[in-house]
Amino acid sequence: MSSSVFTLSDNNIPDASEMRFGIVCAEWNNNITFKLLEGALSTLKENGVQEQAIKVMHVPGSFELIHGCAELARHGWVDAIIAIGCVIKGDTPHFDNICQGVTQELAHQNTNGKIPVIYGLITVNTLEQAEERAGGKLGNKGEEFAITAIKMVDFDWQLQK
Ligand code: RBF
Repeated sequence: MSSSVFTLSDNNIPDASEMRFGIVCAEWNNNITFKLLEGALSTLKENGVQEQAIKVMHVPGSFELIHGCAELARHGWVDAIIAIGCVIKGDTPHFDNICQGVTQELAHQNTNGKIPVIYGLITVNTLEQAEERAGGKLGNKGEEFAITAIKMVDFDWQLQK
């Protein structure tokens, strides 16, 4: 079990003032996903990202993150995309199907696409576990997704130099 709020190093965050981000956020479990979105947005802005350099798009459920991210990447305007969703285990195999499908496809987009797609899918057994990660005792994972996105854009830009 995670014991710290931040599992990422939050120092040495690159300057993000010239970066552009897309966020695709699922509406299912939006009591969780909208908090993750808020965490990601405030962290991007705290690190210098301009309000007009962030494009937020909503999709119905986590499964639609696949199409949403692919199309946003194709659009060509953003340097990285953060995919935000929350899948809570139920009594049917849907949980495994959605988690597997989204994970595989976002991984595929990371290897085949031109820009990083940050995996912001929270997969949990209970609503309580989701709440702990969306501003609760384990922090807000949206902040980590944002820092990861900034670091990955910087990674790409360093290679272009
Ligand atoms: N979407 C989520 O983002 N999180 C969920 O926990 C979730 N659970 C679902 C459970 C069932 C039984 C079904 C049918 C859909 C669920 N979805 C969930 C929605 C899914 O991601 C997608 O929007 C729909 O399957 C339509 O493609």
